[in-house]
Amino acid sequence: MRLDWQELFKLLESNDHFIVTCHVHPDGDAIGSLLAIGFLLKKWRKNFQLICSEGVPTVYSYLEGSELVKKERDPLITPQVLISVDCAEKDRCALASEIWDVSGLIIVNIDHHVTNTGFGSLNLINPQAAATGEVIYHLFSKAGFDFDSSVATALYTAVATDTGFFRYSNTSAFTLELVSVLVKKYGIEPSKIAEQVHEQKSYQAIRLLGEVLCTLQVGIGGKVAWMVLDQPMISKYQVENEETEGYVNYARSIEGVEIGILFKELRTNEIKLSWRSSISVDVSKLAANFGGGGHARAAGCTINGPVDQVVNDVLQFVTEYYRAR
Ligand SMILES: [Mn+2]
Repeated sequence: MRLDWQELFKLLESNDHFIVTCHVHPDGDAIGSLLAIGFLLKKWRKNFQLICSEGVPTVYSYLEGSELVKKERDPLITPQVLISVDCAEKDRCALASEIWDVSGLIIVNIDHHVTNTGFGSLNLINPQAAATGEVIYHLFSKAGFDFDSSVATALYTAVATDTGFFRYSNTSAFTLELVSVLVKKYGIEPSKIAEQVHEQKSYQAIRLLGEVLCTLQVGIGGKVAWMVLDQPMISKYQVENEETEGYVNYARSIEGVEIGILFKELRTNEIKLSWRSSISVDVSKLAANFGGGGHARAAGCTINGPVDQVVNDVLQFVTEYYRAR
């Protein structure tokens, strides 16, 4: 896919006030990409604000510049350009919706979700990229923009987290070449970043995992495994949202299982589903049936209703899906 980088650089030349945002419930790719674009704008000596309504999850606070990310934009500054990273649709951008009312706002949409709606005035979307960080790395290379180790750390984090540290099927030769450059040229230490992301869990998060694993069930001919994380468990352990992100992988990692689902009760009658799959199933399509989306191997959606009913309805739907295949 040809990406019109020239257009982006023209926008950088002709505007001064930028606002950058990512998707809600930010992950490593969202935050890493947000910070990388921040560095680009800093290099170009632009005025910019990095906005993520939920702030930076503690697990990514090791990234340099994460303290620059604000939860709300400064209403006194009128941005000319909004750059959205890693966000498939307008409604999932992590900033107050009044932004869309800013007149004349130019929207740059940088992403890799195959489901991206193309909501930008300029869309730089590469669904073949493993992460938005990979799209941005490509942008920097094209521009001959030589960055430093803090940007390299942000990009490495983006790519590593979206590929499950190079275990998922989106890991390509290009992904590995890219991280090889980050290691060779910028001195990134993969073991250090893996430790930051995976080995700083709280005692409470591991205890909670124990309870969630007790809810694990396998059905539909051993092809689907699911777990439930309900409100009583969440309030008992007081674990940060991001710390439960990886739980669903336990369901997916069982031999013979093609789909792993975690049902998480955000509040009464509001259930968030995390879907993970092996190469044979595209879960973004299943999640889309419930108004969600994502990638073929990792997707999400939110369904309203009591948790037991939602579990039943979803399993019913997945049973039908297998029957129709
Ligand atoms: Mn991503």
